[in-house]
Amino acid sequence: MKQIVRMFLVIFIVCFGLIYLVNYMNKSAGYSGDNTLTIYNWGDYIDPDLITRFESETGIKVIYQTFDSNEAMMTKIKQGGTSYDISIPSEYAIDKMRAEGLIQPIDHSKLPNLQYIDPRFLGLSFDPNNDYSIPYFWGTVGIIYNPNLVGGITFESWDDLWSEELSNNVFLLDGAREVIGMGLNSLGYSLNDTNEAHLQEALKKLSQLTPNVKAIVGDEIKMLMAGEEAAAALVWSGDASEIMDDNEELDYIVPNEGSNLWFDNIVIPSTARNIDGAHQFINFMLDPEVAALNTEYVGYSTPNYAALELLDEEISGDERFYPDEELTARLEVYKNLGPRMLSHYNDLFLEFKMHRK
Ligand code: N2P
Repeated sequence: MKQIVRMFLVIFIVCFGLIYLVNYMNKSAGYSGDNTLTIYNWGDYIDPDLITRFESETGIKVIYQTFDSNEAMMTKIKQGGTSYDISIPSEYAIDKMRAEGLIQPIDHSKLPNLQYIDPRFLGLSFDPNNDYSIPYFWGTVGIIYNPNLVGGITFESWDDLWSEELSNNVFLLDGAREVIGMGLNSLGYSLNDTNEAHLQEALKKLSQLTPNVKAIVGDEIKMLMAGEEAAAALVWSGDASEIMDDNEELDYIVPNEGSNLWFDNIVIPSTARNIDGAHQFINFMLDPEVAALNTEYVGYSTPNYAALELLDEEISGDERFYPDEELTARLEVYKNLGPRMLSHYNDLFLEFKMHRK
C-alpha cells in the first residue's frame, strides 16, 4: 500500500513539475498573454505599418491571422484552439456571437477615443449600447465594372450582370450572404428573406448567372479586376475603391433594386487572454490620425468623423463610398437569421458553387 502511495506521489510531483516548466517556457517565449496580442481580422483589412506602430508604442507583440468570411471566423473562434484577443466580425455575426457567448463586454472607460465615432454608427440594433463591439469600417455591396469591356451596358440593376454580353466575364466575391442576397434582391425580395420558395427562386435565378461567372474569388478579386481580367464583379465597396485607385477606368454602383449596408466592428472574444492589450488596441485604432491612415490604406469607409475630416475631399466627398440618404434608404443591413437559417444560406451558396462545376 505504501508503495502505491509513494508511486502516486512521484507521478503527482512529476506532472506538477512539467506543468510548471511548460508555463515557465511559455512565459519566457512571450506567450503568457501579458505581452502579446492575437488579432484575427479579414484579409487586407489593416495598414501593416499601424501594427508595427502599435507594437513600438505599447511594447505589445502582435500575432496576426486573417479570415475570409464571418462563417469561417466564427467556426475557428468556437473551436477555441487559438485564444484570440481581437476580432472584427460583421453585424449579424456579432449578434450571433453574443448570443452564443463568444464575445465579452468592452470597457468604454478604457476607450477615450470612442468620442471620435460618428453617433450614426453607435447603438445599432445588433449591439444597442455597443457593450460588445466598436465600429471599425462600414460599406455597401455593389457592382464594379469596366466601361471599356461591358459592350455598352450602363449598369443600374443587378440584372445587368445577367446580360448575355458578359459571358464568362464576371467575378463574384466569395460570400454566402452577399451572393444569395444578390439573388434575392434581384427578384425584389429582402436580403434577409427566410421564405423557402423565395430562396429556391433566388437559387434558380443564380444558376442562370452561371455562364457569366468566370470565378468566385477572395481578396485577389482586387488584383484581377484592376488587371482587367473580367468586365464586372460583385464586390464590397472598399475593395471597389481600392481597385479604382489602381485602375481609374472602372466605376462602382449600388443597383437600383437595393443592396446591403454592412458594419464591421471590433470585438474581444471570450477566450481573450490580453484584455487590457485588446482595449489598448481598440483605442489606438480609434485615434483620428491612425483611423485616417488606415482608411487611406484599406479603402473602406470610416465611421470616425474626426478621421474623415483629416482625409482628402476626394475620399470623404465620394458619394459612391459615403452614400447620401437617398441611396442609404435603399440599403438593408443583414440580420442574424438564427443558426439554422444561416447554415441554410451557406448550404444554398454551396449548392450554387457545385452547380458551376
Ligand atoms: C476586407 C473584407 C471586408 C469585409 N478584405 C466586408 N465585411
